[in-house]
Amino acid sequence: MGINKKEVDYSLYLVTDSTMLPEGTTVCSQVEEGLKNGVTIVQLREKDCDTKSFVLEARKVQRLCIQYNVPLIINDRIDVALAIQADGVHVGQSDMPIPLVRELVGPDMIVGWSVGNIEEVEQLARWGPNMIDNIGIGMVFPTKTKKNPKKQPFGPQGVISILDALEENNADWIKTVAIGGLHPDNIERVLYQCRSSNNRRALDGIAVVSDIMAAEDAGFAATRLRSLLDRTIYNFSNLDLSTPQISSELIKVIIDQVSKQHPLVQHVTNKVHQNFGANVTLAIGGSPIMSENPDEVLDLASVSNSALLLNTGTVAALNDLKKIVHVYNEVRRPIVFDPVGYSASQTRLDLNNALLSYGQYTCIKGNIGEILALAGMGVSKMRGVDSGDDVIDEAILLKATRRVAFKYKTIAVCTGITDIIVNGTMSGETQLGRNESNTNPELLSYITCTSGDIPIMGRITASGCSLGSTIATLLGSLSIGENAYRAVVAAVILYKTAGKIAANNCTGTGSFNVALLDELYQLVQSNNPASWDVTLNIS
Ligand code: TPS
Repeated sequence: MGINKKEVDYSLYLVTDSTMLPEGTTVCSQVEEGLKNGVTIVQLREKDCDTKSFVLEARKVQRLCIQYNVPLIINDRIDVALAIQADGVHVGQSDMPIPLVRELVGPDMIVGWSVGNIEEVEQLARWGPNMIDNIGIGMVFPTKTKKNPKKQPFGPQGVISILDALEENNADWIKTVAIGGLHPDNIERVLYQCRSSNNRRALDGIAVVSDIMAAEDAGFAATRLRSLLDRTIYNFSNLDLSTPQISSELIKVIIDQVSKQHPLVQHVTNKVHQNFGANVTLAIGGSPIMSENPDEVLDLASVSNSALLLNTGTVAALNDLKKIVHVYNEVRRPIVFDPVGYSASQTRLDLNNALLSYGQYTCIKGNIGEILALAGMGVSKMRGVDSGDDVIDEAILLKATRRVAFKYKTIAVCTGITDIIVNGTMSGETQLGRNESNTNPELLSYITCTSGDIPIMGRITASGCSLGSTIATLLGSLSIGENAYRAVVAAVILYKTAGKIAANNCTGTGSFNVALLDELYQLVQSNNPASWDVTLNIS
């Protein structure tokens, strides 16, 4: 045992399993391929193995780990760990109680624990720094590796709640890895999203079983994971995600771009919105397509100026929606997510949460009720899918919008008399470990946009949803490297201005509908944002 446990690199934690090895490989050959290609810590985990074989296998793996100067952890079998003098042990919730484990292994061995809820974090904090060194947080996603999982997958948001509990309980000595269903298509997102709400703690690494152990080419699998871990930016929409200056000249450039690019805006949206959303998109120069068919999504998303509006107002089949989201994330084009009636029913809540845990969204737009609920600050059950007319203090709304923006690492838009926009993407940056000096998300800069109350907006259907169409159209017009935040702000201002003028020019809700389309069309045609009558407050 030559490892200093305070200096262990947890970034790529390989957990073994001999039941999934491809033909022609062994635990040792897969581990060695991993070690050669970036694995930084190994856990030997054999659930059905007699003691003698376990010890023999452990000795073989240990030789490899020593050769690569990487710690070896033994799962569950404290006796085996002690017998071969491994660097540490890992125990689950139904294995030997932790105080006994520590008593047996002494102060210098690494002790890891599987953790899946806040009570377990509170417990490890009560034990203090001399008990547990690291935790495996999971399961993040469904996995076939654990035969009878006692825990439900809880997605990146579940991981965040564990990281928050570590911060709240001052357990700053604990190192963390996420585990469960982690593969190259979701690891970047997990690393990016999973930071404590105070932004001080990111994951220290990821743990995988099948991605390496079941790989035909374990060396390639490890290299691929390593390269994802070494990236410091998650370019999920290939756009610039910073928060730059806003000016009417720059908004003019974005609007011009829509007319030039005619972005293809795929709408997965509710039935009520389909017609009006298509008309709004056309009025401002976009090219709408209303499709929920996952079979054609790759063709649609792959055109150069594509964007997706995902509006969950009509509850559709989750698997189809997941596939659509996955494709847009894979081709790195923007998605605007509108979680209509986020928590109006259990079904909606489950569907929206499943989608939020499954994808990475460039913009999340909601009304006051939706944003408060997404921030965990709302009433537990919303009344319906309308925007509601409760008057809520702007400071609370700003707090909620900032929370949503940071929680989902997105550009959050909270609509109301005053629209609030906060960019929580942190410019796509990912990091590992704990850092006290990170930006405080409660101080994220914001823009508010108002033009006075337009009550008639709430008297026609699909007006809120069509702001989603407008944002998606402007985002869709962007090419690689162009700024997303500016496009979202431009869309909000454009839509608000059109609403205000249309409200002044109409005689009732019927003509308002028409006037809104006319004004959107006119404003884009004349493209003179300097003359738009909205008040922006930039902080
Ligand atoms: C560090 N555990 C939770 S999910 C899972 C396992 C083995 C299977 C993941 O497989 N944390 C650590 N070590 C452990 N053994 C556990 C948790 C327990 P796959 O990556 O194939 O989805």
